[in-house]
Amino acid sequence: HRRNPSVQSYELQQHNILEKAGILNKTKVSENGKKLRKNWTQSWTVLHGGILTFHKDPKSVPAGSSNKINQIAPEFTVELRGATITWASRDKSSKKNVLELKTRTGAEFLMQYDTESTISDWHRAITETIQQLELH
Ligand code: I3S
Repeated sequence: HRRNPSVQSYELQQHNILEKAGILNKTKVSENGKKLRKNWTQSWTVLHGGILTFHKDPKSVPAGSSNKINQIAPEFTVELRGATITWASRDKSSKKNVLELKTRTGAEFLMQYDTESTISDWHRAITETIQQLELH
């Protein structure tokens, strides 16, 4: 039997619009100027139309949940217009390869992945998207 390999990640570029998705570790760290307790979880992360969406880890959804759609429900949606993305300084996390995303409205997220090329691709894609949004 041959099974379709599951999609690990993808990246597309059409008319300067970047679309990308893949698995990342993420946590929200602040909201409305208030520091939050970290809660690192894995997310299927989608960049599309200038919006970054972190989906819930299907493993965190109770088994037997009747609606399959719920299993990939968005957890956080981040408008990238006016956002900034930088490599997180050492004091932000003990993990390696951590990106810090700050939204225009002041929410802060950390995004992390052990494979450097994976996280570097996200850094580039998000940086390019933010720059594109500044032009329009
Ligand atoms: O920046 P912090 O508060 O040291 O972050 C760590 C904690 O959130 C820890 O959980 P507790 O809230 O139970 O202490 C997490 O397990 C760690 O992963 C957090 O730090 P890193 O360095 O992994 O981002």
